[in-house]
Amino acid sequence: MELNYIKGSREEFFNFVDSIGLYGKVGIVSHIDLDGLASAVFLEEILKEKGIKIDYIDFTDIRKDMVKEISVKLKEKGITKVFFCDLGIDSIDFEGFKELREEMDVFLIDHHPMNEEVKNWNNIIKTDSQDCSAMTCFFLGEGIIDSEKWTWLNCAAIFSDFSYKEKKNLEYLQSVYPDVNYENISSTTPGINSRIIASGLVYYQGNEKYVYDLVKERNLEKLKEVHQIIEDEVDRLVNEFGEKSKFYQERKLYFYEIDTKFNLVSAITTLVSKMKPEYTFVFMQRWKGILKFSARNQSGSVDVGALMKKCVDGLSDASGGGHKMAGSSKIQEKDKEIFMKRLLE
Ligand SMILES: [Mn+2]
Repeated sequence: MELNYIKGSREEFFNFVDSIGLYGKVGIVSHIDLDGLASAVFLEEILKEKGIKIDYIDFTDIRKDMVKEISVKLKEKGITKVFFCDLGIDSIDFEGFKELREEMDVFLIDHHPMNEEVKNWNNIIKTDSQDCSAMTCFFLGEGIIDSEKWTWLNCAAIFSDFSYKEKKNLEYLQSVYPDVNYENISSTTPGINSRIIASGLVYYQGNEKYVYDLVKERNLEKLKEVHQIIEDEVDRLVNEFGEKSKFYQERKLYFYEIDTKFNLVSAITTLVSKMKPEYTFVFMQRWKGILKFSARNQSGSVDVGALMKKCVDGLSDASGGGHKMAGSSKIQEKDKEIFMKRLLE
């Protein structure tokens, strides 16, 4: 498939891969969601076919100092070449990214909004927000990755990142699963596979490598067991939305604080927001001493990535941003009032 590269190219990617050589020590750092996990699977497949061994693999949440934190581990392991996937590190941790690029060879594959401050765009692939990173990695590996073995995972990732909202991507899904359409997609094979893996990532949070290994073995049976537990919790939280949410008429905005021991704010926001595409949904969860927010506007009438960025501007130990239709942020409890005031302005 033709991908729309905003920055970088297939050629640049393979030049980087070919530069690894015999003595390069290679790391992959990817996002903890399904898109990130699938990106890492495809990248590893490409490198394996090229005879390159992966020395380090890690998954991270999007947070302010993510590159700074991971670079410590990368240096400890003696990594000399590292791939980052599905992580907008150029925007979220500009300083950490810049420093790391001075110390080792970094290649970034991403589809989050670009940071215009970046001057050196070498070894960076940026695609449209609509084209998830897994898709990019999969099609970079066209002719290299065994498509019979991995197309299902690419399709699941396209579902999980809303990439099917782009006509060409929906058509691609339909070329694999002819019965899929815009309305029934969550209950079709790519939708179900995506939800099973997403449940696994929620249940085993902090141990994403375990889920990654199961997916690499294409063993979803183990994940189906925890999927039921997560689905029940999701049902409960979705059912409580009506009663526990607050609606702000003039902003066409729903606010809902969810209370659960699983990290589910993103999943619940996605599910509920599909019911009313024209509205904005900002959901909150207390998680490990901080406040996590997820924002959706399925019609794109409000840019919720920009909204999250605006709400956290200048707050200490806070981060926020994302795509037009899906964004997130994290703040300290003490800043809740400021955050809410900005949100409703
Ligand atoms: Mn993504």
